[in-house]
Amino acid sequence: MTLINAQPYPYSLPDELNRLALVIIDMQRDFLEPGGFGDALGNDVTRLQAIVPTLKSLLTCFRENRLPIIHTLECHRSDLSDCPLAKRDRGKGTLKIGDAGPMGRILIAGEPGNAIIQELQPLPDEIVIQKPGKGAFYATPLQSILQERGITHLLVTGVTTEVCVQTTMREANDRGYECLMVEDCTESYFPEFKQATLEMVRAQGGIVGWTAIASAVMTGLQTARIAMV
Ligand code: C5J
Repeated sequence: MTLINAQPYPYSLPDELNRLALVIIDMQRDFLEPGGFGDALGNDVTRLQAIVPTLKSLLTCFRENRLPIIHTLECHRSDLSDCPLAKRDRGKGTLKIGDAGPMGRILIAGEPGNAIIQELQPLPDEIVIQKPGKGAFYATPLQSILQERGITHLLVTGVTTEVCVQTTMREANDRGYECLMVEDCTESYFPEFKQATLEMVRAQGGIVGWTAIASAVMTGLQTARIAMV
């Protein structure tokens, strides 16, 4: 069994490595670029861009090892039939979900702003989940996809740490997945919220799961690969 150096204690990789998936939450232009939803809510979106090189390295490592990769996008249908009024009205930003902005309609599937950023564009064989909620399991086929593929372990990354990333990790934890949040592959508009989330996840003996840095994850994957040869 290969262990990743993690908190609050080492994380065991599954014996069959393809039971481990990389989940990349909402690395979409709406949250990372000026003119999107994050910007409309008054956030400094440049903060989120710092994780892109490290996340790209982890993504490349998964691609080289032919391991499962899942991207998510927070988005709604163009008629907003999957967007509760309570969600649309929240935030009091300059633009609401569905309004026309500089990158097209805010958080609407298929609009330019809803695309995953250029550096992390999914390859054709990678799974892309469109999700109307903060959590990636709510109103999506994610659980059945994981079950079909026998995936039991998730590395959770993306933005924002305390909203969609944490919600997804909690949903996954309740469904029995062994989850690790990759510390330097997730970011928040609020550094103190990111720190608090990491601490909440790994508190009480890992009540929601584990956290580790990307280099520790990649070292663990390399060790597991060597052990299998
Ligand atoms: C937010 C997200 N923050 N992806 N979405 O509204 O975290």
